[in-house]
Amino acid sequence: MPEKHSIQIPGAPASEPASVEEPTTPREPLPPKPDQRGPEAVSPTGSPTGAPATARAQSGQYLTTAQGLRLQDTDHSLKAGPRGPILLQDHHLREKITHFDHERIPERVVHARGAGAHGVFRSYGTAANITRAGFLAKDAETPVFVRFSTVLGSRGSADTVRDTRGFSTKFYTDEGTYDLVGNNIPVFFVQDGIKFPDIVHAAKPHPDREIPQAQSAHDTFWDFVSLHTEAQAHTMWNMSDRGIPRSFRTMEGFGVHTFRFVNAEGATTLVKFHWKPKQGVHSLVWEEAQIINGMDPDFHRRDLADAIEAGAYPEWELGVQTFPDTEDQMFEGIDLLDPTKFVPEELAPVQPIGLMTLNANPTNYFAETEQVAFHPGHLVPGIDVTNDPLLQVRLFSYLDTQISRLGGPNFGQIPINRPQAPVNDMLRDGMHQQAVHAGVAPYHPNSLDGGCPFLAGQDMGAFIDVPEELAASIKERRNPVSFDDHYSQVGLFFRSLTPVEQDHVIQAYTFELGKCYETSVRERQLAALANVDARLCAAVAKGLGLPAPSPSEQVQESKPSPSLSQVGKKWPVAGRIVGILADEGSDLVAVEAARQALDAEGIVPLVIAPAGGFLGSGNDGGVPVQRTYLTARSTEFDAVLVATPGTVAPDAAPGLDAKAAAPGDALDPRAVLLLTEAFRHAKAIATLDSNSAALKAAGIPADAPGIVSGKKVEGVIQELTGLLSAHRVWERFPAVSA
Ligand code: HDD
Repeated sequence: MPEKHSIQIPGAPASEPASVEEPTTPREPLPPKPDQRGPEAVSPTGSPTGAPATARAQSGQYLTTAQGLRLQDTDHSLKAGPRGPILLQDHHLREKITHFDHERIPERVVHARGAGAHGVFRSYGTAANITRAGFLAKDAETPVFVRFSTVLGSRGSADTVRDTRGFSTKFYTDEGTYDLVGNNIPVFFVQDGIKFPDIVHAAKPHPDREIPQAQSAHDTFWDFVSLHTEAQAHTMWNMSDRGIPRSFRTMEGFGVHTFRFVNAEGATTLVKFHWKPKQGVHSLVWEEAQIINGMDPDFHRRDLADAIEAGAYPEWELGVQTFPDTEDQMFEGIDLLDPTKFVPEELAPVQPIGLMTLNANPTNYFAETEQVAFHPGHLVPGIDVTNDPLLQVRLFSYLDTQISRLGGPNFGQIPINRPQAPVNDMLRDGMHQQAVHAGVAPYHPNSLDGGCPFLAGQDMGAFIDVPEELAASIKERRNPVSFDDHYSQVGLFFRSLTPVEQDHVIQAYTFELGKCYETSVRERQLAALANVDARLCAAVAKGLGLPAPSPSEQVQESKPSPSLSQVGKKWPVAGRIVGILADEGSDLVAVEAARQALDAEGIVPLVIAPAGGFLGSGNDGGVPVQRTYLTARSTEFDAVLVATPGTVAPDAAPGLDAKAAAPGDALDPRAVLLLTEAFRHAKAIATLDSNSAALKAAGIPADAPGIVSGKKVEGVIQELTGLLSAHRVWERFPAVSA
């Protein structure tokens, strides 16, 4: 027993001396989880102290301070007696609280909300004749880390807002790290990086009330884009279904700018990068997106992590459009240096050059997804930049932002940012330096360190800037004249979509402008739309109750590019989710057969029942229930199989007086909501009962498009799978009366 201490207050009645509590009894430590591992090497140049690779975090079984001192108590601060003040001496308390106080780093000024994953890139070698990049050689395999993001929202904002998505890939190549920092939209808001702060200030919440969060549906955004009309191209893509992807897994990615490939002979080719998802390009519908924002703000993040954990690894093919590196850098009348323009795939097909598979979730969100630092200037030999004025400014901005976001110039030493190629730089010291550099001569040339490190030549893998002849020109603040066309490709995009997709665009503009308070802003955006497409402008104007203005510029009719549409193609169904509505009255043998048939297709079946647990024989033998009426919402499912006979026992739905809410034999109202939403969002619905009471209760006509029914499970699942491969039952969407 430790000795008892007491302090007698003068004049106070003598009392039993207060006892100092026993220190917390150390508990037997739990063994570390198998995936609990520390970061690897301490320094990019190896650990000079010879400490083991896991020396920095989570090694050993005991709780320690940051200095490795084992702790006996982390539950009580050190006090002058149990009721006394806390002592400044408590070094453990101060270390713990100080660290906690600084646990958050500034969030990214844009793309603050993101989700990451590890993977591997396997090169086909098809680009080896036009680039000497080692990771694009035949059969080269390169580890990658990808971060997907929204642009506008804060770190805690919802996933399914209408916004552009970031698609950044870090290739840890043998020749240094290469970053492809792209978006899911191939054009950008502005042509010159000097305008980036303007568009971001306009799109972020209003400075007075700090609303709205993660939305472009507000006055300052539409004020700016209607005044600065080069932004019309990007906003059109945002208003299309591309602005609300179904999943990160079903997004295309684009490098946006034109880059320059350089081959072993020094010959150059201009290229645009494309990521093509093997899963297809799919989107949500707007109502779904809005419901999900409330029901599951982490929808995209969860979807990515779940898919990877389930082994349904998302895959993208990397492809390039190639263009001759001509003096004018134009292709079919399109200025390749203008980042608000894209090149239709019908004019320059995307040629596949490799496959990326995301196969591991991050171990720690902060250490990896948050601290990862991308930079379009992280290049490798064989890939160089062009004079696109947006890209040129990015080359400055990303390095600069990481310095304040990650607390100094040594962010490259953070494990997720560490190159997997040997590093021997002459950068020294600075905040958060983790390497112990040896030598006395971090300068070049030197003799005192034997001239080390040496300079490499091209034959030793050095990066050589492409020598580019610059036309004698005047120093001025001006864009080329070819950047002046702000409308023709916007109309081209709209007219390339199918009618149902065009309706979505009309609805999106009408929604967004309908949220603006200022009529002058709406009118100005309508004036911009008049230059894009008369029908689009008239439909949006009608929805807003405003007159449709006449165009101020001649509307350019250009050949549509069908490849821009997401409708009409068939895609693999693996990884899609089918909800099975079932209860104790269901034919559970059929339900089990359906589960197995879906599983065989790689589809994830989730049984939705009035209550959790199992349907059928007790707790271990029945059909497992994954969602209940309380936890399920239609938005989680790509299709629904109705296996309930259409009634629900009144006591089977906890939290709801089902009898009161659904008088008679009607289906539980939450199941009705699920079915009506699935129907309205044009999802395939199947039933094992051609006279389904459940469908009737939901008011769904059995002969509507995309309703499958039959007695044979196999046939029903086959038909359902066929519908699923088209993503939605497109013909079910009602045309918007414009
Ligand atoms: Fe940017 C982040 C994509 C133009 C300045 N950008 C950022 C991210 C993506 C993009 C995906 C998130 C990276 C991550 O996950 O960590 N940005 C783009 C694309 C652009 C673009 C595709 C045009 C084609 N960006 C752009 C310009 C500027 C910036 C013109 C500045 C002039 N971007 C930044 C930034 C960010 C950033 C402020 C914020 C956090 C970060 O860099 O690391 O530097």
